[in-house]
Amino acid sequence: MSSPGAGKTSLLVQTLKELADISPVAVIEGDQATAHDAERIRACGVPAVQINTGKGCHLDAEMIEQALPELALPDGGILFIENVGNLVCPAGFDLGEGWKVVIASVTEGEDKPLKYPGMFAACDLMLVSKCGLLQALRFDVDRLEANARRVKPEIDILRVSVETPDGLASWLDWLEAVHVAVSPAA
Ligand SMILES: Nc1nc2c(ncn2[C@@H]2O[C@H](COP(=O)(O)OP(=O)(O)O)[C@@H](O)[C@H]2O)c(=O)[nH]1
Ligand SMILES: [Mg+2]
Repeated sequence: MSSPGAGKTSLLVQTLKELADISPVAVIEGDQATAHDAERIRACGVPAVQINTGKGCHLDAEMIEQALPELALPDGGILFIENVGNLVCPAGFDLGEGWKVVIASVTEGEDKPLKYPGMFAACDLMLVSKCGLLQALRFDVDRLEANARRVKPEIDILRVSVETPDGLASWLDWLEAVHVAVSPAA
């Protein structure tokens, strides 16, 4: 989840390139209109279903239930759900996810966790995205992180960038840790 343009699909594309050889993966994409994001995911060779919500501003569990049979994801696979871009309503709906992740990009302002506390309180992890742009901006990442922790002291926080070769390393480690924790024993 994130505001529009924070980098959800870009992060997914890079993540799937790393994971596709390791684990079965699939994606459900939510947007008000277009299939652009599902097309970006399918271009990586990963199955994706696009849900268009029309005037709706979030996905709900019924939509996920309807999309799942189209994906045929085997046990032990990882399903990513990209919700409609906004920091309000997607936080209020249980989609049956194991973990909720919010992306806050460095172009959005340090105060977003304080302005949209419901989103940050709902999430297990905050990814600070577009960190490759930091040298061109006046943005205080420490303040963003402190604000997220004021809303949810136990939230995990990682800084990422899709521009640098190892910009996703900590996110991939986090994903592996939570996935291994729920995978059936080999
Ligand atoms: N510089 C930079 N741009 C990024 C990064 N991640 C995403 N973008 C750009 O941000 C814009 C929105 O990205 P997108 O993945 O579509 O965001 P979404 O709406 O949250 O899915 C696109 O122009 C991306 O190229 C990043 O790490 N660094
Ligand atoms: Mg997107």
